[in-house]
Amino acid sequence: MEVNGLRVTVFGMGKSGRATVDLLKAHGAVVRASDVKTTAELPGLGVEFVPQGSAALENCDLAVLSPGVPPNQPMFEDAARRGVKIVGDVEAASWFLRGPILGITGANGKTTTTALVGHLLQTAGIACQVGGNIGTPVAAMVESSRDDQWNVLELSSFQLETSDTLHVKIAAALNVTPDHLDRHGSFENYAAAKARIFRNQTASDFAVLNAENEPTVRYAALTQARVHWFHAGATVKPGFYRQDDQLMADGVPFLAVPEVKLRGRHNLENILAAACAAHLAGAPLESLGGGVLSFPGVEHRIEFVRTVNGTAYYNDSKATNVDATVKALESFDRGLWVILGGKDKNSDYTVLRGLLRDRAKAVLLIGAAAEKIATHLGDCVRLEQCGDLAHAVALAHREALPGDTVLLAPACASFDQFSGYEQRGRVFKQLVSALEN
Ligand code: UMA
Repeated sequence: MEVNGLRVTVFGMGKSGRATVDLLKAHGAVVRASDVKTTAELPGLGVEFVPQGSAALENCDLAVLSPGVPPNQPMFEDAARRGVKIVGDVEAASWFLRGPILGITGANGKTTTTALVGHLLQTAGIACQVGGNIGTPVAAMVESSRDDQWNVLELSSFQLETSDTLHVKIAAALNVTPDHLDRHGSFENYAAAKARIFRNQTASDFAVLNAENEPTVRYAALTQARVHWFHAGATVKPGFYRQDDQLMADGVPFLAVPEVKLRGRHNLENILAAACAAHLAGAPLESLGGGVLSFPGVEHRIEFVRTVNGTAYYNDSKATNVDATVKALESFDRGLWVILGGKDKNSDYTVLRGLLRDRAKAVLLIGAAAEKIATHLGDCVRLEQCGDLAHAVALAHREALPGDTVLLAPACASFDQFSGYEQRGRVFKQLVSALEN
C-alpha cells in the first residue's frame, strides 16, 4: 500500500508505535503520534503529538494501532465509518516487508517456538530474521528485510486481530486456550483473532497445526494452505510427531526424545511444530536434530543453568504465576528443590500441593509472599524459610544430592526484591555460576 502523502496517526508510543512512526515517515506519510500518556512521559517522539481521543482521528486517512491498543473503542469505530482506515502495526509493517513470512501464534509456547524456528533455519544456513511479539517490532525489521530471507514472526492475537492483507506463507498455530479474554470479550473472538493468520493463505502456502488441540484442528477448514500436523503422542499424516522415544518427520526419525534438553511435554510440542515449520521453509531433515540440540532455549523459561555436584539447576524466573509453576513442576519427575516466593498476586498456592508432595524434596521460600505460601502449602512438603535467593541457593547446594534438581519457578512477581523477572533470573544464574563443584 502507498502511504506517501497520507495523513497517519499512530496510536501507542511503545516499541511498536515508535518503530511504526519511523517507518511511515520514511515512506513519505505525514505522521502524528498519539498515546494515553503525556509528551512529558514520552520524550523524543520526533513528530506532532495528539492526546488519545477522537481529535487524534480528525484530518486522518489512516490510523495504525499498537498491539496494546484495543481496536473496539467507539472513537475507532466512528472513524472507520467516516472512511478512516484502521490497521495494526504488523499489518502496516507488512506492506513494506520484503521476503516471505513464517508466522507463529498460540496461547502458550510461541516465544520458544519462534526462537527455535529462527535457530533451526540459521543452523541450516537459511537466511532469516526473527521478531514480532517476541520483542522486535515488525516495523523495525523492514529495513533489514530481503526478498530471499525469511521473516520469522511471533504473532499475538492483538497483532492478528488488526491484520487484513498480511500474508503468512507458513503459519503455525500451537494451541488456543483461554487467554486475554478481557481484551477479546470471548473465547470465540480470541480464537477468531488468531485464525486471521490463515486469512490470505493460498494453495502454495502451509499451515502447521496442533492435532491435539480442538480449536487448532478446526483451523484446518479455514485455510487454503496445505495442512501439516504435529502431535506429541500419536502418528499424524502428513506431519511431525512422537513415536515411542523418537521424534518423527513423516515416518523418518530425526531426534531421540531422551536427548532433548528442553523440559516438559509442552516443549516436545514446540519442537515438533518448530521442526515442521523450519523443514517446510527449507531446513533439511538431517539438520533438525542437531539444530534442536544446540538450541540454547529462551532465557528464564525452564532454562538449564549448570550441573553442580550432580545436581542440575534450572531458571524459570518467567514463572510469575501459579499456572506457569505447575507447567515447570510437571516437567520434572522427582528430586526437586523448588524456590518459591516473591510478590504475591493474590494467588492460590494450594493448587501446587499435589505436585510438590509427589515431586519435591523441599520448597525454599523467599520474598514477601513466603508466609502466605507456607500457610497455603501446609505440611505437604518440607518448607524452608530462606528470605532471599542467595540463602535459598546456598541451602540447596549444601543439601541436594546427585540426580536432584534445583528449580527457580517462583509463582510470584519479582518486584519485592528485583526490578523484574529478568533481573531475578540473572541473579539466580550468577549465584549458581559461583557455586563450587
Ligand atoms: N497505550 C495507549 N492506549 C491504549 C493502550 C496503550 O496509548 O489504549 C500506550 C501506552 O501508554 C504505551 C504504549 O501504548 O505508551 C504501549 O504499547 P503496547 O502495549 O502495544 O506495547 P509495545 O511496547 O509496542 O509492545 C508490543 C507488544 N505489547 C503488547 O502486546 C501489549 C509486545 O508484546 C511486543 O513484544 C512488542 O509490541 C513488539 O512487537 C508483549 C506482550 O505482553 C511482550 N504481548 C502479549 C503476550 O505475549 O501475551 C500479547
